[in-house]
Amino acid sequence: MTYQNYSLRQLQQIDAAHHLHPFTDHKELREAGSRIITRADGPFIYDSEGNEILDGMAGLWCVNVGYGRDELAEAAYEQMKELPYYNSFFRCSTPTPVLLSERLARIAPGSVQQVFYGSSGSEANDTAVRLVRHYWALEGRPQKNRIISRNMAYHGSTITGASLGGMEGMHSQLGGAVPNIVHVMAPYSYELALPGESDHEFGLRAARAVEDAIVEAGPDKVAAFIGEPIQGAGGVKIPPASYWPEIQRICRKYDVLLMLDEVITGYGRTGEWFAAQSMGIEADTITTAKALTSGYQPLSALLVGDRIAATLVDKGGEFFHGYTYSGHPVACAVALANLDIIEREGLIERVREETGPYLAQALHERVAGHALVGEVRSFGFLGAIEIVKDKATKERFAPGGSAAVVVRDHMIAGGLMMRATGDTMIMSPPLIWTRQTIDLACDRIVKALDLAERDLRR
Ligand code: PXG
Repeated sequence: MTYQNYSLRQLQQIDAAHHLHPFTDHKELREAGSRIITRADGPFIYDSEGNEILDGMAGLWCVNVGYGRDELAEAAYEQMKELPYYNSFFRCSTPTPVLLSERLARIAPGSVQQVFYGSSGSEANDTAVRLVRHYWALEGRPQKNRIISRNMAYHGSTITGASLGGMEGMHSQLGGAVPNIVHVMAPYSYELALPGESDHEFGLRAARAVEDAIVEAGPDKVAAFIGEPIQGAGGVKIPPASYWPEIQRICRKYDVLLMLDEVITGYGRTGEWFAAQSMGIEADTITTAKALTSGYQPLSALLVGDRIAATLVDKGGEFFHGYTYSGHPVACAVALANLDIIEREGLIERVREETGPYLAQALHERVAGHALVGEVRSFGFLGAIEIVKDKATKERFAPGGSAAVVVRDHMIAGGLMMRATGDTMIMSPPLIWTRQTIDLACDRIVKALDLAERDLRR
């Protein structure tokens, strides 16, 4: 059975009849029909109508090596023939997660040397919360179980992920969040910096919000702070350079564990293997997924620091936690091949030294001056464009979030996939983009902004 036997219309009808989508208003989807992507190659995706779209989102922040990599398909095929599945429970193991763990320990920053596998970032964060709380219980301090997170954080969509996250909409549908998680301000200077406050000062103030939350609860009640080094789904919010070192200092001062969620930032996106390295900090846990396989297979790896691992091993007994697909042999084989590509092609160095700076320059020189643009910002291969009605006052179009949707629709129609989140356009391209690809993307961004401006100011 191949989908080619179906027309686009038929596929859309069947989709509407039977397929419930993530983060989707289904009534709207059913009226408009879904956009069906049928194939992809290099930096481009193609829809069922044959449109070629430059993928400025790397799928969903994951396809770091780009599409059409035969090597990854072959790694999966070979592994499936040899051993498609076996579990890692009951003192069993299979070769590929073993080798991947060693590889990850080698590239991970600091004393992060152990790996726990899942299939998604949400699962990995669930594991992280369980592990961190279990750690303090094993240390004889079970009351030290509060976790501090941030507004606008995205940590996944399971009940734990949504509870950790700072998305109000998600909380409103939870029917009760996981207890003992609190949220503080995000380091989002564009909207939250005070008049006259420097970036440096703002970063310190945003970090102090974490300290205040620790002091308010009492350090003996706080297990950990969790944060994305750069908030992704929340709008590519890049903290000032002063923020993360100060967070690290505060966590050490109060003996609070530092959990980094690098599901988006891991595996090269910031110009280092991990954003922890870009920010100059060390963490007790690092959540990773997505680009670990460049999205070719579902796989997450929670990287666990020696401090937690030592207690778990020495005092823990059995840790009652794990997933059928923890350490899936095929997914791990694909991850190993994916890391080979990233390393062999020097994609991380390229983003750090050449294409990341070029993207920043192109956004500043070609996009920042547009009348609809309040600010552009980027870090490595993460970028954002703030959409405003008035550059000087930062006034937004009403209702909130509507203008970015207009911009986004023009971008997609013009052959560039970017995401709109609130009033912010965000991008996360595959690391294979060249200067020419960045030029092409900027052509399409500017064109979409022009068309959107015409619509919005009508
Ligand atoms: N942490 C972070 C930082 C993420 O970005 C997750 C955890 C959860 O991963 P899974 O694999 O369970 O989805 C994510 C996922 C968006 C969008 O709209 C972002 C994500 C997922 C879906 C949509 O930008 N990030």
